[in-house]
Amino acid sequence: MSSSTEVEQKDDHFEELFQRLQPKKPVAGGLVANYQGVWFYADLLQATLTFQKHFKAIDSDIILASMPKSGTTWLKALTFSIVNRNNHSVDDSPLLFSNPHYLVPFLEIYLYKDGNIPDIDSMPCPRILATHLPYQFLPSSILDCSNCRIIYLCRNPLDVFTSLLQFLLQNGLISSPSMSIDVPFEEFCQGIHPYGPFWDHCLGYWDASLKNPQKVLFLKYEDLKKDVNSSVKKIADFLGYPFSAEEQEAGLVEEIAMLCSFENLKNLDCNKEGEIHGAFRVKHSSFFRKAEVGDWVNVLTPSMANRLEKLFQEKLGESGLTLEIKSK
Ligand code: PAP
Repeated sequence: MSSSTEVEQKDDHFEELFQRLQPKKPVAGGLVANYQGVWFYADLLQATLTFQKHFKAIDSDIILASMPKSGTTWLKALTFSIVNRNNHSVDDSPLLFSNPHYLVPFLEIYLYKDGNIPDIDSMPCPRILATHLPYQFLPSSILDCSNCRIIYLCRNPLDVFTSLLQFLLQNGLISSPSMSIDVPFEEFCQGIHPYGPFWDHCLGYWDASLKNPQKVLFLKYEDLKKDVNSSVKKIADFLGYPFSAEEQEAGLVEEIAMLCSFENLKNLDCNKEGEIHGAFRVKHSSFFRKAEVGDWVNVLTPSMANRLEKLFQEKLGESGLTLEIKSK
């Protein structure tokens, strides 16, 4: 991650602003408040405001966006490997020694945390950066910078909720494994969870990808699971790093997909051990759990699943966005 050059103090105005938003305490994590239609923890909102004020995009920037627990870690590993394939062979990849979240840092969770104004100009280009922020929260310099690219990864909400719940439990961020999931489930359905509501998040990027497909690539976790090699080529083409015929014949697409596979990354020491300090302290291992489509069947009751599926379909309306809910 880049070194920071300045720190912006959390001022009284921010505390006042947060209190005026009348924060609620959801079961999952700390206090969240609704700011311009989106739910934030105080620290993440402060970091978001600093990021919006100070970040200057450049044409070569690559922004990876997602709702938490949509497969961000996977997208980071794949994009990093595709873009840097001339700098590191697969056998020598930094991914073998470093959790993907250090190689592709989150803007509002790590880089602009606690009022930091990072020296991102010193980062090597192309800068690959990540965010969980909704599309409308991205600074105008990203939206207006014509060649900077955004890749959004979406996952079905039943698995996102399931993955989020297990992640919070694994990291001790919710109290007891035997606790009823009714309350967090209800909050998720109401959109009260960090960066929620879920549907507004997906639809913001979905609409942007339809309006400007050169700038925003919309991917689905379930599609990556079905055919990761095609997704690797799609990402490479979109970013302007297409695989040559020689690279394809040499099997480089498959090698990158293997390097970034769940089974490979999960078993590396750098992902089995250690913690990362973002909004919370979280175990590296907690980013690699099951990686299945349809694992929600082990957590949600059939009526919860029906309700969330219906709600999601209702919210998506005529948008044309569909997501696969069960593994086929
Ligand atoms: P984040 O938003 O906190 O960064 P994120 O990486 O988006 O988390 O989501 C983690 C999910 O992606 C986990 O899903 P699960 O809980 O249903 O198992 C995790 O297992 C899955 N995941 C992580 N790495 C990979 C990978 N290489 N391939 C497929 N899925 C992965």
